[in-house]
Order: sequence, then structure tokens, then C-alpha cells
Amino acid sequence: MTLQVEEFRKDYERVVKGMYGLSVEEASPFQLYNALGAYVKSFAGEHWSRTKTEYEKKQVKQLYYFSMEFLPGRMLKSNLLNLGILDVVREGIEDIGLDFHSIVQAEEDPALGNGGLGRLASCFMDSIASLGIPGSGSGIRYRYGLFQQRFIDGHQVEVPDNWLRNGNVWEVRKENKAVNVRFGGQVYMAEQKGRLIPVYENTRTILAVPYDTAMIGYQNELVNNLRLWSAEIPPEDYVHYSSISAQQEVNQLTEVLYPDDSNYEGRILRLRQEYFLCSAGIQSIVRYYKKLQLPLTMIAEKVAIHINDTHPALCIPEFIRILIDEEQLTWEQAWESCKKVMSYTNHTIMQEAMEKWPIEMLKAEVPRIYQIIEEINRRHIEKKLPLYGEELTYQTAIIREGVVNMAHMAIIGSHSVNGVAQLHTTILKNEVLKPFYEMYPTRFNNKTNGITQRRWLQLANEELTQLIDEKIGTAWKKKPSELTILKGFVNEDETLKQLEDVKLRNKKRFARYVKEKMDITIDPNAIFDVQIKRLHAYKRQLLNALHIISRYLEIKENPNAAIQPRVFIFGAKAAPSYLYAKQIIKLINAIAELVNNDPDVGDKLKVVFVENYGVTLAELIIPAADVSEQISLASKEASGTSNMKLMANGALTVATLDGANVEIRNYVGEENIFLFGLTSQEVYEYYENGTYSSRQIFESNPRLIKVLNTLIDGTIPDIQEEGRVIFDSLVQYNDEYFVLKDFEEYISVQREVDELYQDKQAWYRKSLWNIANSGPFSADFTIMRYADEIWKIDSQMPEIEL
Ligand code: 26Q
Repeated sequence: MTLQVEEFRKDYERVVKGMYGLSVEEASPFQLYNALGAYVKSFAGEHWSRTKTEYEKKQVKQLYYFSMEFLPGRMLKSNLLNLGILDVVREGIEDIGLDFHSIVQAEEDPALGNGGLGRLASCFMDSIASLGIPGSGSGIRYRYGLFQQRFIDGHQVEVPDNWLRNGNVWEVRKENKAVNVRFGGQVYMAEQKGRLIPVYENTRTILAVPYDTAMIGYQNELVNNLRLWSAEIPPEDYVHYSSISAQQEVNQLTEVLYPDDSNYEGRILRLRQEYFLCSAGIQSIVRYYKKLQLPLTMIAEKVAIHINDTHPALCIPEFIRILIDEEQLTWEQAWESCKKVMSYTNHTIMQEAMEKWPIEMLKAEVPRIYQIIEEINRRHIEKKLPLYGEELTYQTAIIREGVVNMAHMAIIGSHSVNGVAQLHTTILKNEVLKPFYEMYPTRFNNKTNGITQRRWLQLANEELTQLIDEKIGTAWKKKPSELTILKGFVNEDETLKQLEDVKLRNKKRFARYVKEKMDITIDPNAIFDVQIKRLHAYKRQLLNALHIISRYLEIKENPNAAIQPRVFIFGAKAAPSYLYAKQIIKLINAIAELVNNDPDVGDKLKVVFVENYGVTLAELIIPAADVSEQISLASKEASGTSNMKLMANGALTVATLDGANVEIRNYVGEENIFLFGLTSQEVYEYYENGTYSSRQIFESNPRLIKVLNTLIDGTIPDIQEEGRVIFDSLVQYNDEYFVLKDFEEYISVQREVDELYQDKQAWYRKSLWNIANSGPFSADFTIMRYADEIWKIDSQMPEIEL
């Protein structure tokens, strides 16, 4: 079915009138957006219901991707693209005389995630639908997303993200699919008809209401579902909810996303959120499966459940609970099914990010679940003790030292554990999860992360997309491996020049944004150097900042020296409770204040820290980037995904050999990436022999002395406290993330960057080479491997070939 521009215009004008009683000329951008959203939703509705019916009729095996976070970004353009009507709709809108861009911008960007993990979940939803894999997402409909970030005097200030203020045109409330979730109280086992069944007392019941959003496949007429759960007071249970405090407890449950990434705090509300998602999601799966009229012991043939980090790991005991308490399976039956159904992705090796819940909390909040965890643990120990002895078995216990180790439960209760990049998986096997690897060697596997080129190339960088189309045709859009054909153009001067032009236009677009929002003038001919990711010490935004200070000092010492102009661009939110990260934000903003206003510096050096970095800003920044900063301490970044997005948009990577930077290096070759710094092995050696002395490095490096002194000598304005804390962390407290160790090599590799940029042809040759090698990082490949090797689910599109 092809949509005609004329037909669209008529339909759209009718929708606007129907919804608002206004003509398109009278409607506001938001109203125009909302009406277009409603139109798109009804356009996709046919496929949505057909897909669902087909899955049910064919009884296909389905995947359920559980995640506490989804970061989909604005959905209007990506839905139009995937439906194959983006061009027609845009033309129709512009024919009417409306501004398509302002309609697109009227959409809120749902920030229901923190960063990499949440965005990965959304890239995966796009790939799953686009590959025709029957699968849905399961998450929470937070009333407030990740806070919006403001800078006041260079300090981060958090503002609530009221993203639902004007409603959400994409969601469909499914009240008839609501389920009850039980919390608290006491539980004891009683005999009934020869079976032990749990009897509950004083529990509170909360209603979980699903809101469904269409996940539209790329031009394949397939529409999957993202189901987000919202907590409500059960209408029939008003007796228990007469008090304000009881009502508040319910409203709080799905009120707000926890803003801490990679630094877990054991808050009771977070535990409730996790159980809420798991219980609602599993109940809904079992209810669907029962409709198929198949024996429950065969559920693993129709259902795969994936848990995105340990956050939804309570799926495991909840699944067992439902099968034994409510469906009367034996423990052994339930346990065997559970392991077959469940699979788990680990996203971190950072100890402080590992979820460990105090026993007392679990007992109080989810007493029956705690009993089941105890039983899983007891059986695990009983079985493994004779095989592996005390030490190893004890190391793998789920319950230990008063806490439940969620990663241990996730591994023991599933059939697959995967890391998110080669190096990360190797470290999991050999270091972090070593005892488990000895016990379950075949469970461990790698699935290097990926990104969806649909959003990160086709939508975010239309000009580059057009250039690629001109050179190699359009097949790469369905077959990302075809991007390698671009390798044939690296010696074509004309192509390199065209690539340069595209980059320049994207840089100008970003420069306009910076001028308008921040009133900073940046020169599009400068190198745009980009570091965009959550602010965390291990990601070492501080190393980047020290490099900027070093350049600043060089300019001040020698104001007339010729130097390659550079704009340093940062986007990063810090967890509200992460003081050190906030101090680094303040430092970078203070450096920006100093540098951007120094007449000696001019265009040679500018620093831009964009406020409120998120998916929408990423779409603006990434196409404009020349340099991609991937400078985490080796071994600490599980994968990274901005590295892949930036590469696909032609940025050259400055990197440590960490996370997926290793795979990027392997594809592009050493000559097409700027590597520096310690290797993960060297980092581990330092840990083992304990010989790292940051003070020694500091004292023996005159440049470092000069640079670090600016933190405490008043050179940088208004950072008395922050400067001292940061200085001490580096010199006094032995520099936890080896910033000083890697500093000198970083400076020298950055000099190579400047040199290469003098030769535009050489630069864009490498840039094009990077684009040409970005195909393997398509999330489509990643998802194919998950589907084949872990979920054992077939695509509904048998002809598909990537
Ligand atoms: C846990 C408990 C309580 C509150 C919050 C959390 C929590 C929330 C989010 C812990 C961690 C996260 C997010 C982690 C994350 O984004 N990790 C990133 O995942 C990416 C996708 O695999 C990787 O590319 C990054 O390397 C990794 O840091």
C-alpha cells in the first residue's frame, strides 16, 4: 500500500480538525504533532493487530525483553521511516505550508533510562521488530523520566522531567490486561489437598496497568509491542487504601526512574519497582501462554525471557513462584523450565554497581520470593558442594553475608550469561565471575553491543545517508554489511570532498544550536571533539579536561604560535548523589568560562558543555563530530555504544583499548584509530602488585605539575572547593582511574590528531574508512546472534540476510 501525498494531506487535515476543531493553519506545533502521531498510530494499527494475531495463530516462540530502562528517543520520525512514509508525509506537510521540523520538535523525548543500558534496550527493540523476530519489551512507565539537567553557575541542577504533561500519543492503556502485584505482609505454608500452598496475611495489593506502544519494524509490515507497567490503586480494594499514606505508597511506586547508573544504592523503593516489573510481566506472559492451551511444562518452547542486567532478576523467583504456587508444578519442573526460559546480560564489572539486596529488605517486601530464593540457594549449595568443594561453592552462593547477590541468582537461574564486548566477556570469565565460569563454562558467551543505523545514521544524518546512497545504492539500509562497499571510494578525491562538505554542514547546524542556546560562537572549521556519555570517574572526562587545560596553557605561553583550532564538546549528566561527578561538571564549566572568554585564545580553543544531554541532543551532536573520545580506564567500560554511533557518522576515535573499542580497532586497523593508554592487563597487574604511585608521576612530569596546579592556584575561576577535591583525588589519593598515568600518551596522541587534520584528504580517507567499517556494529547483527544462540527464536522473514 503506497501512500500518496494528496491522500495524506486530506487525511491529516481531517485528523487535525477532528481532534482539535482547528484548521492546520490554526493548530499549534504540539497539536500538529499530536495529530500526526495519532495518524501514524492508526496507520500502523492494522499491522500491529495483524502481527499479534499471526503470532498467536502460529504459536511462535516469543521473546520478552525485561528492562528497568528504555530510552527510545522521539518516535515520530522513526515510526514514519519504518512505515516507509517519511518522505510522503514530509512533502505533504510542507505542501500545506507547515514546518515539518517544528512539528518533530514538539515531541517529548521520553527519558525512561539513564544511558547506555536503556538506549541499548531501545536499539534492540527496533532491531527485533525490523528483523521480524516475535518479541516484546517489558518495562516501567515512569511518571517522571531521568531529571532534566540545568547549569546554574556551572553547577548541575536537577529539574523533574514531567514528560507526560501533555499526554503520550503513542501509548495505549490496556486496563483489561491489568494484574495484581502483592507486597509485604507475612506468608506461611499450609497443607491443602496434600500440597503445600502459601497463605498470605496483611499483604498490600497494587494494580499493575500496562500501557502498550507499537514497535514498528523497518518496512516489513511487522509491529511488535513495548509494554510499560504503571502502578495504580486496585479499584475494588478501597478499604485498604483509605489512608493518604497508603495511596501515596502506590503513586510513588512508578513515579520516577532512579537516576543512578553504575552506582547502585539499595533503596527499598527501587526494590519494589523491580519486583513490580517482574511480577506484572511474568503474570502477563503466563496468562498469554495459557491461552495457547499447551502444557505448562513446555513453556520454554514458546517463551524466552531476557533480563537486562540484574535489575529484573526477580523474574527468576517470580517465575518459579507462579509455576509452583499458582500452577501446581513441582519444584523440579519449574526450575528446569526457568533455566531454559531465562537468559541474562551483564553490563558492568564495577563492584559498586553490583546489585546486592539485604535479606531483611527482601523478607519484608516480598516474603514469598525470599523463601524461593533461599530454596534456590539451598539446592545450589547442596548440589555443587560435593562437586566443587567449599571454597568455590561458597563464592557462588546467592545468599552471603546478609545480602542476596542478584548476579549470582541471575547466572544460576538462567542458561546464558553474556557480556557486551569481547574484552568485557573475557574479564567476566577470568576475573569477575571466574568461579561461575569454572562451574558453568558453556553458559558464558559474548554478544558485542550494536546500534540501529536507522536512527543513528538514516534519521540523524540524512545528508550522509544521501551521500552513501549515491555511492553504493540503498541496499545497505536492509543489509548493513554492504557499507563495506564504501571502502572502494577511499581513494576518490571527489567522494572525500563530498564527505567533508556533509560534515561541515552538520557542524554548522550544531554551531547554530550552540549560538542560539548558549551564545557561544564556534568555528565550524575547527575540530569538533566530542565526549558524550554519563559522567563517571572511570570514563575519565577529567583526562579530557586536563588535556584542555594543557592546551590553554600552551596558548597562553605562546599566543602567536600556529595551532589547530579545536572545540571540545561535552554532554553528560551526573547522578544527583554523585558528588565527585558533579564537581567535574563544575570544573569543565569553569574551564569553559575561562577559555571561551580569553581574548588570547579566540577561536583556537572553545569548550561547550551542552545542558541536558540525551537522545535528542545526541542526534544533533554525533553527525557533527570529528573526534570521538572513548577514553575510559581500560577494563572499566563494558562496551560503550556512543563509540559505534560516532564511528558510523565518520568521527575518528581517540581510545583506550576498552570495551568495544577493541572491536572497532580490529575492524578499522591500528592506522585508522588513535590508541593510547594502559591495557586492561596492565591495569590488572597494577592491582596485583600495588605499585601505582600517582604522586611519583605527578612530581616527575613538569607539564602535569603546571596543569594540575591550575586546579588550586586560582587560574580557573570559582572552583576553590572542586579544584582542591579533584587535585587531591589525583595526587593525594593515588588516582583511582590512572588518569595521570595515561596523561602523557593522551597528549601525544592528540597532537597526532591535530597533525592529521592538516591534511583534509588523509583525514576524510580515515573518516570514510570508519563509516565503511561500521556495518558490523549494527544491532541487527547483535540481535540475530541473540535470537540464534540464546533465545532460539526464528525470524518471521525467512529471506532475511544481513
Ligand atoms: C541499579 C540499582 C539501583 C539503581 C540503579 C541501578 C542501575 C541503573 C542503571 C545500575 C546501572 C545502570 C546502567 C548501566 C549502564 O548503562 N551500563 C552501560 O551499558 C551499556 C550497554 O551495554 C554499555 O555499553 C556501557 O559500557 C555500560 O556502562
